[in-house]
Amino acid sequence: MRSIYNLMIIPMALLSWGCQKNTSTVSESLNKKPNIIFVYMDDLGYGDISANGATEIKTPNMDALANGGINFSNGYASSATCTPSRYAAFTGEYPWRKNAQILPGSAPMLISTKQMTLPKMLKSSGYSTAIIGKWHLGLGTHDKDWNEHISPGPNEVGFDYSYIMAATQDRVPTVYIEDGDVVGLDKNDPIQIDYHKNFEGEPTAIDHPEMVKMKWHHGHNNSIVNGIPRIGYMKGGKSALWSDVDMADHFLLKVKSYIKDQSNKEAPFFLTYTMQQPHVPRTPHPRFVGKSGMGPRGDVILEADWCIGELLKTLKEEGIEENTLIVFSSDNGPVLNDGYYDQAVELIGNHDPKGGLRGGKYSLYDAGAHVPFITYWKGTIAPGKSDALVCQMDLLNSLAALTGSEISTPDSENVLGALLSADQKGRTSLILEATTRTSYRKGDLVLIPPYKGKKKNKQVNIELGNDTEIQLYNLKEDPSQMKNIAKDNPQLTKQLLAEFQKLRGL
Ligand code: NG6
Ligand code: CA
Repeated sequence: MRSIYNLMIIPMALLSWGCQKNTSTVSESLNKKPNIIFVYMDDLGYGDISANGATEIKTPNMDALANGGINFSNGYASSATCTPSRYAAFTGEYPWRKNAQILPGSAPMLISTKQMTLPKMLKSSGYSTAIIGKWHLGLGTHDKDWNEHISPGPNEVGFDYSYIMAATQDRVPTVYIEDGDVVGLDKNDPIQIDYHKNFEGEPTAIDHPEMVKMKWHHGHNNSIVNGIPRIGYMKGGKSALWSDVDMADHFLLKVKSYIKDQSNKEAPFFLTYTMQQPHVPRTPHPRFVGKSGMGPRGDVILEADWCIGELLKTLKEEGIEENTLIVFSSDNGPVLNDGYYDQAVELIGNHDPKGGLRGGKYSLYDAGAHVPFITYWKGTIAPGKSDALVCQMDLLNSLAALTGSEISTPDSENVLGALLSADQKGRTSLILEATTRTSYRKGDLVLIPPYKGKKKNKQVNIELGNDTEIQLYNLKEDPSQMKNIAKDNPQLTKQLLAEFQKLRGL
C-alpha cells in the first residue's frame, strides 16, 4: 500500500522540486530526489539470471533486484553489440543515426561534447555523476597520447568522475583511466598503442604461442598481457597494467568508495556501474573459479552477482537503500565462444543464456538486444513483473521526468510510469540494431527486413537474422521466432515495413 501511495505522489513531488523546495504537502523524504545507480552488464543474456528462469546457475543478488523490484520481460538494449547500445543509453539517440559500431580501443570519442547526455541532464537536475567500469565509446582524438591527459572522455560529456577501462577487457590499452589520466603510469615507460601493426620486438600470440595462458579461437592474437592475447598492439606502461582476475574487485572498491563518499552529501548522485562480465576474456577471481561448474563464463556471472550483493550491502550500510533507484540491464545478448577457448560451449550443459529466445549477440533475432531489465527502489517501487516494452535509450527522458528536468531527446521516450509501476504501459514501437542492420518492433510483432549476408556467424555460432525474405514474428506467441508469419499477413507486413522505413528515413 505504501509503495503505491509513494508512487503516485513522487513524480508530482519531484516535478515541483525546482519551484517549491520543501513543500509542506509532502514529506521531506519523498521530496528528495533519489540517487540513481545504473548497473550495466556486458553480454549478459536474458536467460542468464535465475529470476528469468535459469535453473543451472544461481544469481541470488540479481534475483533480489528482480523480485524486489520490477522485472521486465520486454526490456531492450538498443543494439546487439556494446558501443551502439551504450551510445543510445547515454545520449538518448538511436545508434544507427550515428553509425555507431564496435570501436577499437584506439578510437576517438564518439559522443560529441555538444550533445545532450543522460549524465548532463542529471547534472542539470542537481546530481553528482560518475561512471565506473567499461567505457567503449572512444576517447580523446585520433592522434591522442595515452601518456598525457586524455580528452574528451566521459568527464567532458557529463560525468563528474570517471574510472574506466577504455574499451573492452579484450582490447588494449589494458590500463585503468581515472578522470582522463592513466592510473599508475610511469612516464619513463610510455604506453604506445597501435591497432594495425605491432611494435618491433613485442611478443604476439602468433609469434609466441608458448606465452599464452588463454588460447585464442578467432581474433585476439595480437599483444599478450597477463598471458592473455588481446585485440590491438601495446607497448610499455608496465606499471599501469591491470590485473584481470582483480578487475571485479577493483571496480567494486571504487564503486563502494564513491557511494560512501556521496552518501552524506546534500546532492543526490547518479552512478553508472558498467561491469565487465561476462564479456571475454572471462577471468574470475580465484574465489569464484570452478564455482559454477560451467567454466569461466558461469564463474564470472557468479562473481558479478556477488558484486551486486556488495553494492546492495553498501547502500544499506550507508542508509540510502530506500533513497536509491537501481536500473539493472545488459548492453547486448549472450555469446558463448566470443574468441577464446574458455570452455563456455563445452560446459554450458542445460543452461540457456538466451532464455529461449533466438539468436544472441550480433543478431537481429530477439536474443541480440532483448536483455535482463530491472528497476528496483526499495520502499517505493512495488515488486512486480512487467511486459511493457522499454529500452535503455528511454532512461534519458524518463529520468528527466523523475528528476523534474525539462530536457528531452527525440528518440528517447518518457516511460517513467512503466519504470516505476509494473502495470503501466511502455513504448509502442522500437527500432533495434545489430551490426549496422535494423529491425522494427511494434507491439508483440517484430519485422526483420531482408538482408543479404550469411545467415550464421559460424565462429560464434549465432544466427544473425539475415534472410532474403522479409520476416515477421509474433514474439508473444512465438518467442523463439520459429514461425515467420509475413507471408500469411501481407497487408500487415507491408504496413509495418512502410512505418519502419519512414522512421528509419529510408
Ligand atoms: C568483436 C570481438 C569480440 C568482442 C566484440 C565486442 C573479435 C574476433 N571479436 O570484434 O571478441 O570483443 O568485438 O563486444 O575480435 S562488445 O560487447 O563490446 O560489443
Ligand atoms: Ca557487450
